[in-house]
Amino acid sequence: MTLWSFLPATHVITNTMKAAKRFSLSDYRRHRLNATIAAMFFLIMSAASLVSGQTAQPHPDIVFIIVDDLNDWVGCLQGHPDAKSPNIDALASSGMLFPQAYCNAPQCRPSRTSMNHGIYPFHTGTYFNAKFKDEKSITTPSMQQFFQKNGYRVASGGKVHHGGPGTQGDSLLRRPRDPKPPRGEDKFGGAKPPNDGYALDTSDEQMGDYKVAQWAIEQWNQKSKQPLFMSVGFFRPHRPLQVPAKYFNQFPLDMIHRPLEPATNDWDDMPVFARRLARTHAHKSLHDRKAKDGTIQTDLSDHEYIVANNDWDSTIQAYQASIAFVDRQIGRFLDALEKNPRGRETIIMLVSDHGWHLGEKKHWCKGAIWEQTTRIPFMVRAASVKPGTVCMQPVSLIDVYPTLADLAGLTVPDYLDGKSIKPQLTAPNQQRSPVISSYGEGNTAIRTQRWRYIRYEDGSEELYDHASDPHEWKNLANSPDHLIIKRELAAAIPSQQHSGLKVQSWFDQHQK
Ligand SMILES: [Ca+2]
Repeated sequence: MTLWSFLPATHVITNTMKAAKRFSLSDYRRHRLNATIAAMFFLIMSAASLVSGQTAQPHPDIVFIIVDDLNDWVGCLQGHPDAKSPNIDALASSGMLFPQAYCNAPQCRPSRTSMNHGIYPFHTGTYFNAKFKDEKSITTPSMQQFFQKNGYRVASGGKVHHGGPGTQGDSLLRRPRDPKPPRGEDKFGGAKPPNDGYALDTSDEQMGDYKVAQWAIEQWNQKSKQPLFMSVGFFRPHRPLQVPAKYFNQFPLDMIHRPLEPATNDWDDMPVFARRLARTHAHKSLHDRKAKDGTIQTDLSDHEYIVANNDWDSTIQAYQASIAFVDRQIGRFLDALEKNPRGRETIIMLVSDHGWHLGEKKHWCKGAIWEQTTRIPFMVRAASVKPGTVCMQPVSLIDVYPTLADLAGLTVPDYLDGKSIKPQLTAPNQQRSPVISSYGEGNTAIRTQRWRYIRYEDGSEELYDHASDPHEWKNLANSPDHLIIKRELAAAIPSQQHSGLKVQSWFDQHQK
């Protein structure tokens, strides 16, 4: 048991086991059970589509939901034993879940730019939130422009593109404000450690995400002759991890489960480049901290700061509270879709823009290309999908645009890098290519159903076998037994990558 310090000794082993083998198909039985209820809903929705004359209006309504910084800590992905996400789980149960889904880049701007335009970061040089002078501007239509050009009424609200709903749409909702903690108690700051959780003394109705859901419900209920394309972006669990207190109360501090840690130091077999990447979120500056005895501790990594400050559990609590809160808002919107069918087939897709670490690999937040930074929820409900099904093929956010175009019955544009997942919706075992995630020129991760291979800009490597090592603790990149598989995976790394700022230059600047 000492090997798994994830859980307090009092906790049952089954939860440990559940968290440890989260990728096996057999683990999704519980998820399938929920599907029975979902199937009934599905039948009602399908019947409504048929009654309303789908033949005359073949294009379905499309509802695309993106959640900000949501990792796999949702019930259906079993990324954390305490996850509370009943509404996201119910959506997964009503359609097809893709447990091996990943982002194109582990930061907001590159992730969303590549997703909304369907073009990989290594083709444009849009690798980071910070803009690089030599980025290639994209001239092809975004997903929202594409649907508008194809006769859809487009409603885009909240955070869909980086910072907002984008500029294209018949209705656009910019970011509504959130209440803040009392003056002097707000620890939030982009470059500060992510221990900014705060239980707000406020109601859901005052929160930005409540207003995003409210706007989305109103858009949905608005009648239109045209088919509807909605892109709806929710802000939590993005920092600041501040939501109404009732959501914090669902995760008592003395019951928090930290991520599993290996018996030996995970960093021992990691390249220096990877360790430096792990030290701060998005390779920002290291932190100073005033200790209780008045001394100043300097150059602490995010993880060292949070551990020294005794904030690990409270930050986990705040992240989980933020997920429970946003799940509730998503649920309000999903309820509205159910209550008021519009007379067409409704296709719903839900994703996040990238994963998030809470101490795994002694890393926090995003800005790396490991499993926990890149893995995202990804689920689709459509008339063609059998409720409660699971596809274990790797997919990514590059596939969103071509998939939605394809499911809408439109010709998939040839300028898109991704590939529609429509074939998998009826044949989930149909094989797909490996997924590619980028974090700067020359920092690339290849994920197949079994392996993750990473090569960094300095040539250093990591190789993880998910069949035996779902937490990516044992780096096999230097193992002579794995030379052949490593070579195969390396061949999937794009040889031509658009130029970009070297991550090393950030290390040189911020981690002296
Ligand atoms: Ca390791």
